[in-house]
Amino acid sequence: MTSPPAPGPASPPGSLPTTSHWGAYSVRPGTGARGGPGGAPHGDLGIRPHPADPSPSPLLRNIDGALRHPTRVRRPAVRRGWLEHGPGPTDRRGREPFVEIGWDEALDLTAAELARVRDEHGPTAVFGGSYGWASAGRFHHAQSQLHRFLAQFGGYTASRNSYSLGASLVLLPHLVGAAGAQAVLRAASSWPTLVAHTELIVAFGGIPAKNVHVTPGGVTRHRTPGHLDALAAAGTRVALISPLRADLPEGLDTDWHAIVPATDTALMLGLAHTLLTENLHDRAFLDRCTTGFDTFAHYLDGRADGTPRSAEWAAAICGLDASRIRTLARRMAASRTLVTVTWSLQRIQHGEQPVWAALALAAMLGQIGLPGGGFGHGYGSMGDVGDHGPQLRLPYLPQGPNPVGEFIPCARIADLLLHPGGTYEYDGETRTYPDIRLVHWAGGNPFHHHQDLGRLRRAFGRPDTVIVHEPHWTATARHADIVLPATTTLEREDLGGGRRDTHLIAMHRAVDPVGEARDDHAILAGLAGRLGFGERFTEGRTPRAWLEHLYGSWREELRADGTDVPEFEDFWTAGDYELPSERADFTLFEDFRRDPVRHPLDTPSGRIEITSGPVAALGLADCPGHPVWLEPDEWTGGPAAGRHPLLLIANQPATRLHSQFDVGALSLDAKVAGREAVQLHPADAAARAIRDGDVVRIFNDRGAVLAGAVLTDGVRPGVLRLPTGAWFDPVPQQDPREPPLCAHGNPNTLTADVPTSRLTQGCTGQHALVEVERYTGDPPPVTVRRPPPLLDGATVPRHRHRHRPTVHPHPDRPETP
Ligand SMILES: Nc1nc2c(c(=O)[nH]1)N[C@H]1C(S)=C(S)[C@@H](COP(=O)(O)OP(=O)(O)OC[C@H]3O[C@@H](n4cnc5c(=O)[nH]c(N)nc54)[C@H](O)[C@@H]3O)O[C@H]1N2
Ligand SMILES: Nc1nc2c(c(=O)[nH]1)N[C@H]1C(S)=C(S)[C@@H](COP(=O)(O)OP(=O)(O)OC[C@H]3O[C@@H](n4cnc5c(=O)[nH]c(N)nc54)[C@H](O)[C@@H]3O)O[C@H]1N2
Ligand SMILES: [Mo]
Repeated sequence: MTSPPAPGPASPPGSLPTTSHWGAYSVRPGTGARGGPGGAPHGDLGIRPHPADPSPSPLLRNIDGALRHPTRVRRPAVRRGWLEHGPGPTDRRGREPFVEIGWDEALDLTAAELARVRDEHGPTAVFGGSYGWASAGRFHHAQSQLHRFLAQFGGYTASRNSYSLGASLVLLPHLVGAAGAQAVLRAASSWPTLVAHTELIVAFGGIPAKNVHVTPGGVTRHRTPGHLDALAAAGTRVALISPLRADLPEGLDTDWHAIVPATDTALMLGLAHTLLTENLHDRAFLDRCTTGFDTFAHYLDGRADGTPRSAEWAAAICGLDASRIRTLARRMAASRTLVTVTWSLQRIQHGEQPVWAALALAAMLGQIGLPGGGFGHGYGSMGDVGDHGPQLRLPYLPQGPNPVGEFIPCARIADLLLHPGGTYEYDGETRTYPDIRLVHWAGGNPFHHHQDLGRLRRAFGRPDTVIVHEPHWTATARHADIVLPATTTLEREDLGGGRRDTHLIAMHRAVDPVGEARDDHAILAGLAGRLGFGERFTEGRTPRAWLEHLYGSWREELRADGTDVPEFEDFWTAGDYELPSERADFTLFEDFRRDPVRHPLDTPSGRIEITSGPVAALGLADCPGHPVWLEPDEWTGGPAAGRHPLLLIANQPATRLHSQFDVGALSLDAKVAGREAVQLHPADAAARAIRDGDVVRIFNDRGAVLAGAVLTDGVRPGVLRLPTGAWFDPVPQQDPREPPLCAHGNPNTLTADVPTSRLTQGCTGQHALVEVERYTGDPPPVTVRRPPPLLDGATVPRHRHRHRPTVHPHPDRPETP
């Protein structure tokens, strides 16, 4: 057995270790009480990054002020109309006060309603997809807890894939096989290999440094910033293809190609056309390792339909110079070149095309499977893409099988609720939406992540009941019937670590639960007890006993492989355990390239499918059998031709993770005029008499938002950048069908709820067509940084809920915290 690494000082004396999606850190145990309204810039938690972290995340600044912010949900709360009139479809969700009640009554009501829906409509009528990131921690992972609970309850309609990678997760297996897709998503080459070998990176969407602080589950050593420095030191050249200059850190040898958003596929086709017509493509590689190149080539050179996709053709669409396109193509052929595409590029309508076209382009260069060359997807999208750290299975909570087989692709949530019995296509199947009567969400914020929030509000009006577990009064909590206050990581114990983390972190409990908040596990144990399966859900373990159990079985597995992991007690006292580092290399495409017959891909041809027979056979106009340029449906001959001539980019925020801790100090400091900041080009601002710092109204037919203007020539003219994550704050309206006005600047008020394509049904939130104007007059205030109106439970009459489900007589209730 290899000997265990010495336990490191995970936290300074007097402080306790924990971790987050944006890094491990330590806190001084205490109350964290000084983080008051508005988020104190320096709270009293004494937050310090893990000593092994070379590049801690600025997002750590959000924690202090948010922990005890007034928007924490302090007691269970029920929408007044639901309490008075009982369950049923309504347009009152998100528009009524809440009534605070005790835990016993809240759990009784919730369990009875779950049982009613299951008994009257079957478990399929319960939507438990519960998409979302929640918090770090392997045991208290909210979605895992909820799925385990609902599986034992009788099942639930689930959701599949992610908002992150909706198109790619379905498309890539068709092109490179299932294992190939995994290899692509892990990385073409590790960062050190790029530093050593790559001469030119053609970065579609850039390598946005703001994103690499985040890795789901945690990251103890942020190494990507160091890798980016190393690329700069090595003199690696980068062609930044993005409407935003900030998508590549300063210091790298950069050519900025400020492309018209959503036109990357046209540029890729133009580059491919140059390679083809100048005979710079690698015919031998294409013959050996790909299938369907000739069909694609006929589309490129115009033999297919009379339109050559030349550099001039591409230039007219993507707003770049034809001669620069040709020069770039020649440089790509003459260098060790990585073609990489951020995940954002597939988060738009027809998002399959830039991924497929980039793969085809890389195949034409013939460098797939060579160190530092080929096709990358997601460098700069997530902290662990390109990481060469250990890849060990981490401890996890078993969820058990879901007895209901029904699911939706996750971004079809509003369609699901609005169109029971409606049909849709997905990966070659025609599927039917079930009739959902109850929505149960824990650990996600659909009023953050979904598109067209006015439509989502209508969709949330359809079910009988919406149950949400939340630490904060997010817009989703405000659109629920029953809100159950959940703890955050600092209020409970857990085991933490990300997919390619270097450490497993002992997440100690540092503060008491805020208000009456309970762990999701305790909430669900309380419900399970009332529904007669409490013992099965908890297996008789306390949370600490679960941690010991999960750690123990994980330790046994590692020991069986020859790694001597410390005992739980020693790990817990040390505060972390440094995982044995095995340098995993990315060999799937290397092996394939060396011998595609002995190491075929798991595709019909065994090779890379530049044209896919199965995809072509589906006959989908929005995703044909090879990469094509397709204009977004909303465009009428380019983005600027219609009534909403500006293209809004709704990308990930630099100042928080999604909507999490929007009331934290870093997030609040970046607001302008108290609202989310929108970046726009000085020329677009001048044409509309907008000055820096003005409140502006950004609008289209779906809705409007108020934001604070920031003028910068770091965005392409015609482009606005409004990141996601400002808590949705709809101004009250007479008519609930009117398009919403968000006073705070949530871009999903403006985005369209359309799928990537009928093949993949992914999220398309990254772009929206809009117009902007200076807001004159008194702007409505931001109200979402206060809790909603809360009434005292003693003053509100209760509806007599008539359903009497069969529940066991002595529920095993959890202890009141
Ligand atoms: N317009 C547009 N929209 C997008 C995107 C885009 O590019 N543009 N990107 C999309 C992407 S990639 C993603 S991944 C999604 C992200 O969407 P989400 O993952 O839904 O966003 P989060 O804000 O992380 O939501 C997590 C919620 O869980 C809560 N939470 C935290 N810890 C706990 C806990 O222990 N228990 C419970 N019960 N709750 C907890 C938090 O308070 C928060 O409200 O957004 C998508 N939406
Ligand atoms: N700080 C922070 N980091 C995060 C997250 C967060 O919320 N905050 N979220 C995490 C999650 S869940 C995910 S899935 C990843 C997402 O990773 P991505 O989806 O890659 O991230 P985004 O920031 O949405 O987009 C990256 C860049 O693409 C550029 N872009 C947008 N549209 C176009 C286009 O049409 N053409 C070109 N060439 N470029 C375009 C934008 O300028 C944008 O900055 O980020 C992760 N990292
Ligand atoms: Mo994501």
